[in-house]
Amino acid sequence: MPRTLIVSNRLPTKVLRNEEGLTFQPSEGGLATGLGSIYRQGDNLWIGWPGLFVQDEAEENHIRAELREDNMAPVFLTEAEIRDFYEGFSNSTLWPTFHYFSEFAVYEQSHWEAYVEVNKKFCEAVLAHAGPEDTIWVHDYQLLLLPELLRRARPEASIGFFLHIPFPSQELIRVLPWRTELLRGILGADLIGFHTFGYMRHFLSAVTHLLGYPAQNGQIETPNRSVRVDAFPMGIDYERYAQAAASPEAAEHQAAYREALRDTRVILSIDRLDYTKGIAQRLRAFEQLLQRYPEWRGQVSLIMLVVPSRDQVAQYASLKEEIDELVGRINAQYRTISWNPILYFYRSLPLEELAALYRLAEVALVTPIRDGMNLVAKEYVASRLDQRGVLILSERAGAARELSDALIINPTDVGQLVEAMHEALIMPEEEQMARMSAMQALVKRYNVFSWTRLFMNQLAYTKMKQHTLATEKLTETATAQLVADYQAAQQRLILLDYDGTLVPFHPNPQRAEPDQELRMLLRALSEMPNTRVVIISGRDRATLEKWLGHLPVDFIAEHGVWLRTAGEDWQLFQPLRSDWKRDLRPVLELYVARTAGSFIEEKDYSLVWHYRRADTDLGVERARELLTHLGFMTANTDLQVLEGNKVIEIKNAGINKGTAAARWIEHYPSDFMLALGDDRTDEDTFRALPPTAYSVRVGSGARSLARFNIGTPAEVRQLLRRLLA
Ligand code: GDG
Repeated sequence: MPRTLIVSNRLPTKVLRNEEGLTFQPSEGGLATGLGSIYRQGDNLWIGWPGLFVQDEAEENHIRAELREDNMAPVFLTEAEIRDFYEGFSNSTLWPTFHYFSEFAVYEQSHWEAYVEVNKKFCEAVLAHAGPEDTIWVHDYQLLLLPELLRRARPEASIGFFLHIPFPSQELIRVLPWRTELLRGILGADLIGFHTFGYMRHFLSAVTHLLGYPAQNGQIETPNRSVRVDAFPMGIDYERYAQAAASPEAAEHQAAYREALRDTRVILSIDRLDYTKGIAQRLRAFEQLLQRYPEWRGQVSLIMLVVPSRDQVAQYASLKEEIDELVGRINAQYRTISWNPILYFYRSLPLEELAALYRLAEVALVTPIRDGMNLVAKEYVASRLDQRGVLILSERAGAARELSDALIINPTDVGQLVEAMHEALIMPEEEQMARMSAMQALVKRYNVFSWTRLFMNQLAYTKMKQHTLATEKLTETATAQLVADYQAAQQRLILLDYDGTLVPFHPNPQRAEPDQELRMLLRALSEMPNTRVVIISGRDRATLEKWLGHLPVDFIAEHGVWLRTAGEDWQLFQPLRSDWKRDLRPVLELYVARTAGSFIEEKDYSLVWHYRRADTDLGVERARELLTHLGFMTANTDLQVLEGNKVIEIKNAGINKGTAAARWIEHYPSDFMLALGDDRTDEDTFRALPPTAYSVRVGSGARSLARFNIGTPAEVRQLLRRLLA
């Protein structure tokens, strides 16, 4: 039975060594809870580092055996590996870069080498357990190379990848010396998940700009596979937090805190120690609140919990000093005998105490400079049993995309933060409840279990889709069968696309005229007995006629608008209008003016914008813009906008190569059918064919409805020559 393997840097259990021996401490983290529903089932497994440097083989075996009981398998890392791979490349290169703190990023070749080695080590550990058809879900920035390493070893496996931190603009990725290796590493997955649509967009743009792979609607076409990219905002275990808040223990703690604080109102802040969390800015804002609104002095305290983290990395140590200093200074300045402005804790607390703090706080201040998602914001929402309380949330936390009922602020705008705190403290209860209940409904619904389910379902669907759209290479055996079927047939129909299929692309489309060899080949083919050859192209009829009109072949021109059987006149597929061109031509002209090298092609019933000769990046960018622009302009009309190979075409809806091809299929019943084409418009032809027909997609794009795949126009000609023999 296929299994599911979860892989992350850390296991959901931490192994500790003390005088009595080893202890196994389960982690409370949200990820562990969410994925518990997967890895604990049946033979499934979670693979990762158990958080301890082992001393000898006996200890390794002991740990391995204990963890096996709980469906976990350890990857043992050495101190040097943790230093260079984890504290080094992961936390001193990737973490700052991905959070837009490039100035903190270290570029150290030896760290990179350790990163590669450890990713390989994880790969071996996974391969020791993974069968060829297993599903493997890899997590986070420490393992960016793992999907590709796994793919090489297990080409058929379903591999998912989820990034828990932001994916930054490609400008930042560009700076990394190892950028292409990292992107290729991630692309080994079938499905790549991010918290937000914004991160996903950044990733797609990095891939198209730095690797040159085309991407559309969240689908990337690599030279040999297609990869799906999507946004899956991670949630929390809502009930767990709601229940913790409702527990007698939490109520007791809260009562004790309340007694100590008397009637001081509480603003709460909880983070791991990290420069991305905006802790210092938050302290300065609180100080300004006390300056600008003296009425809050003695009335409001900031409870600030900072969980120790990564203190081996230099920036974290200096951030700790900065926070200590700020807290000291503000407290010294404003403290009274009976009131402390800031209650600062540098440690981690058990869940019940955390829940008590969430219950206690009237305001939660979640103001990271950058944060992939931020679960604290959601946990606060889940803990507000009476639906009172105000969440102040940074616009640069992934959570802000969902929690739009929070007071959304720019974390570097201290003035705005001060106003938000003041507004939160005076917000009427009805408004608090309206906002909080809306957020609760959302956090409850999109919890960590639905997150897991959505990701796994999408992964399964992606894999299924890949199978249905996978084209088989037209091998020698398949070619021999095709030729044999052709020869045995009574009646044959051959549908041939022109550009990219019979001839390679030319930077100037008017220069792609047929050569002598092609003309002879088409003549010979169309003169074979009982054989109908149809040129099925997006080109205008005048060009086709000029280039190939003397041959006894049929034509479908302008993607199905004009039809001609050999020796007869051109006919319209159906009566059409072209007055819309008057409105849309100026739009295309605008894009020509803004995109050097692009130009317009006008056909009887369509307009085409070509950008093959424009700068690649600019062309892709403008094409996207133009698509949106045209989307608006053609909404509720009977026009359609098509994307081809470096072209955007506007034409009448309901007519395509497929609808036209269907006429030939109907009028000329054949027991051998062959269609060849290279782009999306040819997919309509493939769709129109019966399953027994031979459909062949030309080019390296892996996704097609065609049964077979062939490399280049030269190979197409070779195939056609075989039919003549
Ligand atoms: C990364 C991304 C993304 C904190 N103090 C205590 C404690 N916590 C718990 C919180 C929360 C978790 O730690 C922190 O999660 P965040 O999401 O806020 O941040 P990161 O650790 O940086 O996580 C982040 C996340 O991955 C998930 O994808 O949201 O953006 O950076 O659950 O409750 N828990 C206990 N005591 C504490 O003192 N028990």
